[in-house]
Amino acid sequence: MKRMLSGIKPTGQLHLGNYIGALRHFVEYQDEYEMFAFIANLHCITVPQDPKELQTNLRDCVALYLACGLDPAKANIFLQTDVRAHAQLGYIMCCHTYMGELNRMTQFKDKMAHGEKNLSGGLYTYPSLMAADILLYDPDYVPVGEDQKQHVELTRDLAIRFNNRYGDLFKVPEPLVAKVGARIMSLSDPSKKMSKSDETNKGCIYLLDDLKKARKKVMSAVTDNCANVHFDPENQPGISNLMQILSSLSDERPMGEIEAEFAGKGYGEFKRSVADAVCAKLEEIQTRYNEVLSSGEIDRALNSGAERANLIADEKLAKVQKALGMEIIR
Ligand code: ATP
Ligand code: LTN
Repeated sequence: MKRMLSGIKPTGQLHLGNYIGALRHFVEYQDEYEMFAFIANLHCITVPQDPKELQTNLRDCVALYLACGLDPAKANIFLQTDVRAHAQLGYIMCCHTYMGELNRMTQFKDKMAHGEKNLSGGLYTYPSLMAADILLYDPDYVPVGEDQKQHVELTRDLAIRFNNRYGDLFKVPEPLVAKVGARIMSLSDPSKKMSKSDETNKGCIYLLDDLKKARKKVMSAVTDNCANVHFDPENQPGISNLMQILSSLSDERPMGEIEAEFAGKGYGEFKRSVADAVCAKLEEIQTRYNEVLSSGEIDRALNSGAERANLIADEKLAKVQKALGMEIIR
């Protein structure tokens, strides 16, 4: 069975962009692949966190994995720090990543360009840790949103570098970026991606948002003056974003079909349909989330996920350390 691995960094609450760009694909693929879905809590602390809030977000993230349909009987769900090999291989990866490569990573560059102060060394080297997260498990594919593709490409370069230098150690993984929904944009500013760090809180729909609030965010989404439901991300970014949301939540309905349904109708009617689809999905997720929280499923899933992950990761780490000559053979 081919393998797939991905992680989410719950530095805040999970949102619709995370669901559409990543989480729904984990669920979709869990029958076909051996899936590893982890909570990237080492990545979380690359930016300052309130410990209490972080703890809540971590638990919520696992609950949402389950609520969105990940099944621990099929997928290995685990917490990154429950598998210590991540930090260990992360350090080894870091020692093999050139500063020039890290300087080119757009996520870090964007933060620098915004003039953010006191950025941490961990944030700078985080792509090396991400490479370790992936390479420990030899996955065939890594399903991610558009913003993470560059990091998976660096991971491929590192895998090839290790294989050339030390012999065949790692499978070279492929990023899997969906055609629709890989970059859901903010509802209040469709030139930016929907993000947990949305200051206005109007552009981001959280999976645990109250349904009325979520509906209001969709209804007040920024659009344009064209009065035409037409897929054209360049000239009609707001409408095209809403179309991507609707399509993703309705079995990837073709854009042409959505355009035909709303031809000659106003944006109000179109937005109502998008809001209906969003609220129906949120309601389904939230109902299951409430069940999961009180069921003990979270701890059981994390324990069995970590057990399987440790087995594979320890073996890989030992192989790498040996290939690098770091072990004293006893
Ligand atoms: P954020 O900017 O919200 O902090 P992130 O990309 O930095 O998000 P994660 O929450 O770890 O960090 O992202 C988890 C997954 O969700 C990744 O695969 C990422 O590519 C995807 N993702 C995040 N935001 C979006 C979005 N707006 N549209 C589509 N996919 C997204
Ligand atoms: N960097 C990712 C989260 C992440 C990840 C990974 C995704 C950490 N390790 C390994 C896929 C595979 C993010 O910030 N979204």
